Amino acid sequence: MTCRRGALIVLEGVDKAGKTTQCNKLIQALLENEQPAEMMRFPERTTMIGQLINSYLEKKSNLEDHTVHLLFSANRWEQVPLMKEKLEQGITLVVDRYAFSGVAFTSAKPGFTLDWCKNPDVGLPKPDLVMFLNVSPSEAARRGHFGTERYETSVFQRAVQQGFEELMKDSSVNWQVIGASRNIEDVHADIKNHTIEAITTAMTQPIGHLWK
Ligand code: Z5A
Repeated sequence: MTCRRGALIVLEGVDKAGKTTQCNKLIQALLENEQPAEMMRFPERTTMIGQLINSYLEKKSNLEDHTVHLLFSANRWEQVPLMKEKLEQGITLVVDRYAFSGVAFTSAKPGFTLDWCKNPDVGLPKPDLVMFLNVSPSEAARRGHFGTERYETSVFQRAVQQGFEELMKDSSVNWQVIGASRNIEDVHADIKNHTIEAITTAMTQPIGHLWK
């Protein structure tokens, strides 16, 4: 490594929590502070695997539940060489959903344990910070109706929330819960402060391995 590495920052949360809005604002703020930063999102729908996932989410095709879980994981692993390269170049990555969404969504389906769901993602680059955007169901409802993609129902989203709550009990991951029912600027200010702290800490540490 020739320079201090960038930090891996992840934003998680249920539908309409404001993840994409906040990822964009965070990138803009970091760049204005002359901090190299780039955004990534999962699923990354542009790859061959991502196209299979996209077709499944848009209900244009059906995939067996274990199979689609493994595809979501493979879609992360295929980005790992690029992620490591960027981090080692000193670029901070701001990531819209990661392995935690993978586990929370699949474990909301009948017959799936948290442990089984975590396994394929064990060893991924470990985020230096995971911010869970916590929004009340009433506030999420005010932000608009559910879309037409798979999983966009309130019953399923409640089960997903429970999955996230289980994952947040794991103290090996640096979780921060962000009150995301507030206005966009207040949420952003919190996210920015936590991120600056994480960037400073990550600089002198090697990239970790998730759930290892
Ligand atoms: N999935 C999976 O099953 N397994 C996996 O491994 C992974 C994902 C990685 C696609 O994800 C689906 O894949 C997702 C999980 C599953 N299924 N669901 N549900 P996606 O990331 O592509 O989903 P999305 O539909 O693009 O994102 P989202 O969750 O619906 O939205 P968001 O990014 O959290 O919110 P937003 O787009 O920033 O904001 C939503 C609206 O609220 C928008 O009009 C904003 O202007 C408004 N907003 C945002 N913040 C505020 C505040 N603070 N106040 C008022 N209004 C606000």
